[in-house]
Amino acid sequence: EAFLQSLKEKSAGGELRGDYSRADAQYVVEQDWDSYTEAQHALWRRLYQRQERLLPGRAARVFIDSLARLDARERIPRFDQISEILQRATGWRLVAVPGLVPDAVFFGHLAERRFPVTVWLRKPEEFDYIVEPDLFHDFFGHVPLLSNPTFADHLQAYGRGGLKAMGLDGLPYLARLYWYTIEFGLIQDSDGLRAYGAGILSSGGEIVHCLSSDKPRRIPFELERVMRTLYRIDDYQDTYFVIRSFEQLFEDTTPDFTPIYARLAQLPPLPADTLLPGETNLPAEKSAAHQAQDRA
Ligand code: HBI
Ligand code: FE
Repeated sequence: EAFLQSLKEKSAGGELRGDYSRADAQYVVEQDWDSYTEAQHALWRRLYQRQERLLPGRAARVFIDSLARLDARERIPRFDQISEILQRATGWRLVAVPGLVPDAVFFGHLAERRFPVTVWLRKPEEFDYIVEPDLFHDFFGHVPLLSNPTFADHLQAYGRGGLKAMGLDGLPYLARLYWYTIEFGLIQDSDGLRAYGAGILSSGGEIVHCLSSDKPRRIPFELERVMRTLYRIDDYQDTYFVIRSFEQLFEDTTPDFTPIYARLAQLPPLPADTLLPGETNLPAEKSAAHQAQDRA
């Protein structure tokens, strides 16, 4: 309650982007779709269509197919309409939030198949980079995969795990798991190396960098290794973790994390650019089409 009050004061003082004055205990607000201006719809279209052009051959196919079904290309989507589509596919709904909400609230929403989507859109000058998640990051990056049953099951399990982690001092480990999968995860499937993380898929630069640059490490996903690894929030990732399928992600994160937290608490965290002896560093994906497009 005190946290909400402090946020309301900060938002009243203009320190925060979101209007927390109207948020309820779950930090849910109205989307107020009519308040978006034509300029904002035009910015949305520019962001969407720039990103859409970069997806073929880089984003996981299931992401591309799911995004198309949401029909959100021409105007900022209405959350209640999108919720109807998701509800039928996987039982997920969107909730409008003023911005980042406390971990406990965030996990609480995921645990009940509600995905928090920020209501405000970045400014034109923030076209290429924005520090905190905005409507475009949350919607374009996170929402499409909510219609994939296995991914949807994983995200709900993640939310439930988060609520349990609160009492076990497990939050830092879960935040790293979230960061290296939901936000910046790669998948190696029959199509090749592809991106499925929202932070990558909503970024103009990182979607190219994460697959074709020789700088970052690309390490096969292993739960405890991911939970040990620090991450950076202000630059491209030094390391990406690669799953073989969403089924693997779901299965690998099903065990009870309690003993894992106990083990990890005894180990030092690993710097983001670590490659341990014997670890596989998967090769970059330098398909000709990409190189041609990158040069274009
Ligand atoms: N709040 N609205 C919002 N969106 C997020 O992605 C989010 C959050 N609060 C906390 C959070 N993510 C991270 O700490 C997760 O690791 C829990
Ligand atoms: Fe995100």
